[in-house]
Amino acid sequence: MMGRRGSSWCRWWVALLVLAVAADAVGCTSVSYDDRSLVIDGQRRIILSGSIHYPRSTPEMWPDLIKKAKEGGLDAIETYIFWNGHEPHRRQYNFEGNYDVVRFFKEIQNAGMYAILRIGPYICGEWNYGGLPAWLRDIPGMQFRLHNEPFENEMETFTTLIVNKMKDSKMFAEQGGPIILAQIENEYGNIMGKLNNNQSASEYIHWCADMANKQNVGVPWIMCQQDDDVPHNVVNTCNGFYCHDWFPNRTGIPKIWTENWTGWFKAWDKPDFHRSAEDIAFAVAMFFQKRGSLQNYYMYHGGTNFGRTSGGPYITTSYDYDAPLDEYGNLRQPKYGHLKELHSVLKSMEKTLVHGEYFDTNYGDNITVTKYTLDSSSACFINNRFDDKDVNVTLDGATHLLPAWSVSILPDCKTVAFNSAKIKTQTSVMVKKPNTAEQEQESLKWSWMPENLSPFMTDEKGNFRKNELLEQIVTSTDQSDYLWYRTSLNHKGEGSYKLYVNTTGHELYAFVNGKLIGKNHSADGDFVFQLESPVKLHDGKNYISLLSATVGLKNYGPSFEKMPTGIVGGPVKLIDSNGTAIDLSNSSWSYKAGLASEYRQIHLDKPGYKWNGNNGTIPINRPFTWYKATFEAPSGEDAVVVDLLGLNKGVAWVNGNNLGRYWPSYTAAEMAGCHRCDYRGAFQAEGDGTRCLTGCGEPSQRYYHVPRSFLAAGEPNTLLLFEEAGGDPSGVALRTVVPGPVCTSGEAGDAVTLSCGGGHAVSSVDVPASAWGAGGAAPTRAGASPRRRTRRSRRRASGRSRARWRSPARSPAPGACPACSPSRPLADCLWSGHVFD
Ligand SMILES: *[C@@H]1O[C@H](CO)[C@@H](O)[C@H](O)[C@H]1NC(C)=O
Ligand SMILES: *[C@@H]1O[C@H](CO)[C@@H](O)[C@H](O)[C@H]1NC(C)=O
Ligand SMILES: *[C@@H]1O[C@H](CO)[C@@H](O)[C@H](O)[C@H]1NC(C)=O
Ligand SMILES: *[C@@H]1O[C@H](CO)[C@@H](O)[C@H](O)[C@H]1NC(C)=O
Ligand SMILES: *[C@@H]1O[C@H](CO)[C@@H](O)[C@H](O)[C@H]1NC(C)=O
Ligand SMILES: *[C@@H]1O[C@H](CO)[C@@H](O)[C@H](O)[C@H]1NC(C)=O
Ligand SMILES: *[C@@H]1O[C@H](CO)[C@@H](O)[C@H](O)[C@H]1NC(C)=O
Ligand SMILES: *[C@@H]1O[C@H](CO)[C@@H](O)[C@H](O)[C@H]1NC(C)=O
Ligand SMILES: *[C@@H]1O[C@H](CO)[C@@H](O)[C@H](O)[C@H]1NC(C)=O
Ligand SMILES: CC(=O)N[C@H]1CO[C@H](CO)[C@@H](O)[C@@H]1O
Repeated sequence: MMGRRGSSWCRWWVALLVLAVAADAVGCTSVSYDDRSLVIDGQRRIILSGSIHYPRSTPEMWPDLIKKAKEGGLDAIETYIFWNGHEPHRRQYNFEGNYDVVRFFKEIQNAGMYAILRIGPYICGEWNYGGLPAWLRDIPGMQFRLHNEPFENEMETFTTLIVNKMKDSKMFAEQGGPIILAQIENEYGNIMGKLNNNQSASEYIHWCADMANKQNVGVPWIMCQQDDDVPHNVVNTCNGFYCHDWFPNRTGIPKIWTENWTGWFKAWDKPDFHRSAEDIAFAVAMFFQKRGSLQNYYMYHGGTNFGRTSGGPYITTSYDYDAPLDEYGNLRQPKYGHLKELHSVLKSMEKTLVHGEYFDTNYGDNITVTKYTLDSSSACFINNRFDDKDVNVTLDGATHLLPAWSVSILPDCKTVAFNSAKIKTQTSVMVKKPNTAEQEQESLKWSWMPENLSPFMTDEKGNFRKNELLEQIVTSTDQSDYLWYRTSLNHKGEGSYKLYVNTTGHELYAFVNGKLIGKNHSADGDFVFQLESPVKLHDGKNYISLLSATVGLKNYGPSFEKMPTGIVGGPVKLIDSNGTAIDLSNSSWSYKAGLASEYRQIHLDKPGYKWNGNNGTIPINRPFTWYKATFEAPSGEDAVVVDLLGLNKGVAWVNGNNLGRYWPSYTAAEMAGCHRCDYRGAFQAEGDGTRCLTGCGEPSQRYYHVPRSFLAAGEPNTLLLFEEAGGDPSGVALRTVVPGPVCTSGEAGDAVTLSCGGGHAVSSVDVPASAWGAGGAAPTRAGASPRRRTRRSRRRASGRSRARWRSPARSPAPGACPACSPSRPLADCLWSGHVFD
């Protein structure tokens, strides 16, 4: 980032905006639909919605996230329901903490918003196993997501449980609650296509619709990405980056977009995806231009995959998603503000959009004007779908310039109130700042403890034995990432071999006679790999102990549940120097799921555990090692993260709360999309079409969210690390996430405002000297009057709430705005500044 770090930090109070209450859920609300929109209490409505997944944040964060969503112009919050989080063991339920789903819906209701309940209960969502409990695999005859009694019984039992919970708390609209739509299944159309729409699949999806309708929830049921073979009793909806060219399966139902991907998820081997504010605004504006009426951002807040909840395989612990609210709940600017502006313009046209007559007029290829008229009022959209050509479009005698790949909205068909490619919102860059708790020392003081591996290095009985190498998910029921496979063999004299293991991953550690002799993990999304390591056997009995670890189970695709993990089938061989192999694949293998520390619950840090090294000496790069340190919570309200650079792979806990898996030694791939960024053209998350990637060649996740509610103020907090692969914790540090540089731009004459947000104040402003043309910038508030300097003009405006100018009537020299949105051609920037304090 360009710019200069200030000595102190932004401290500025944001005035809360009280927006008109869009969804006033008081009393009973009727929800139906027609071909134009949902009809709520007899009124056709435009609904703007955003996904926030309750287990990906904490109950303490929910009210703020929901409030920010509402202030961002949303009417509704959409969430999946997370079956394997709620029913971790069959008929043993969890509705506590961040799984307190009723509390989440009540927060939505308290905020005066609507809710969209997506039960699934298959949810994909980059969530472990797509949300389906692994114990389903224990039930005889079970076939996931096909017409069979074992699956349908379990699905109906869980769906009914959730519906009843919602009913008991009066959460459905007709009971006076916030829920206006409910979803059953999820993106099944994609799967059906791959099964050639076979009979079992078809019977299943119709069964789903009937089962859902039997629940009598009083609101419509939707199915997303179900475009063929749509049951008559559901509304089919679109998921995608763009849905303007999509229309529902039959007449009489409205055009609904359930997942508009605001960014993309991240895997351990991938850099960060960014979808520009310009492109997502373009997609949303086009959707409403083309008769859309309900649109949902997936995600509006992505959050964190705590514990073992990430799917994949290989989805990272962060589920930031480049969403309008970042992983920690901060506004991501300019995305948040730009969409907020769009929402307000769309809402101003609501009546005309849902009741008006419409006419699309093509102005040549790639340019369409849509006019909605109602009585004497009219509202217009103009789109320019060229990805390389700005165009002038003349409408009712006035000419409007449309940048490439943009939509202009004219609520009166005369004045452009919004153009998707012209960003007026500032760009804010959040930075990580050292822990400033008063007593806090520079570096943490660690003690350590070895993981007790010895039980499974010798003759201890496992859970059972089998003359076969088994699949891991079924064997461990996914109760742990870890599964031990152990066998022994008698050897005459000493011998040198190569141990060869073929495994489906995701990680493997090999021990011979108690000694770690090799490790390997899956690379680049190829979840079959081999481990080859030289070994020496001694005379007599030798033990081979293989530890296989998963890193998130698959969540998507036909028969995704059957993608194996672990050393299923092997082979496992000892190969001598002449190439002769001893095949151990059918030896007697003993099995045990989980590590000794998981049984002992070391992460709870109970008294009585023997921690070493209180004198400050700890081993580094030692695999299977526990580390412990205490720290004081950073003061203030800013989000807290722990920087785990130096560690290798493992799990972190704060005060017994699982922060998720860490793997900062995994470096994100270099991809072509790392080196170019232009908002223009269709966004893609895969293949050659990627762009605007960041973090290539860097640790794919270095910072891990520590929600404030995990911390105690004024007393020591405990950080525990289980380092599985061998790392160095000496650089580990707590940090806060605070506003750093902010930058803005505008057209000549625009009033330009810079602010920090989050209770931080503006203190100084840098403006490129070249931006001060004839007449200069006239400060209108906060007394910050930037003066011309050699290169940059700078001034302190300590304690002021915001800095505001009228921008000069002249463009700066090219390159004067390096801090503008990375997705914007620099020529579009008039000027930029930085605010620090
Ligand atoms: C449909 O496809 C699934 C998955 O391949 C298969 O298990 C099932 O037997 C098929 N059913 C029919 C009726 O063909
Ligand atoms: C909608 O679904 C029905 C029922 O499966 C199918 O027959 C029809 O072809 C579909 N229509 C469209 C427009 O996709
Ligand atoms: C419309 O725009 C797209 C994207 O720029 C371009 O590929 C296509 O050729 C254009 N169509 C025509 C007919 O020019
Ligand atoms: C649009 O019209 C303006 C004013 O006539 C002109 O200066 C500009 O070059 C035109 N732009 C394009 C892309 O045609
Ligand atoms: C390794 O295991 C995979 C999955 O079971 C199997 O498809 C593959 O054939 C095996 N490779 C070798 C070399 O045995
Ligand atoms: C790790 O696995 C990869 C892919 O199978 C293989 O190329 C590499 O040699 C393996 N490394 C070791 C140390 O076994
Ligand atoms: C390998 O083969 C050679 C020649 O046949 C033999 O002398 C030697 O003992 C063999 N080594 C092993 C480890 O079996
Ligand atoms: C292991 O057992 C399986 C199943 O009985 C058999 O197909 C396979 O050939 C055996 N492998 C070896 C190396 O004996
Ligand atoms: C610290 O304690 C460890 C044993 O826990 C000991 O091996 C080491 O020598 C001690 N180091 C110092 C500097 O006293
Ligand atoms: C409906 C839709 O747009 N689906 C797209 C979602 O995104 C994936 C990945 O980029 C595409 O492959 C789909 O076509």
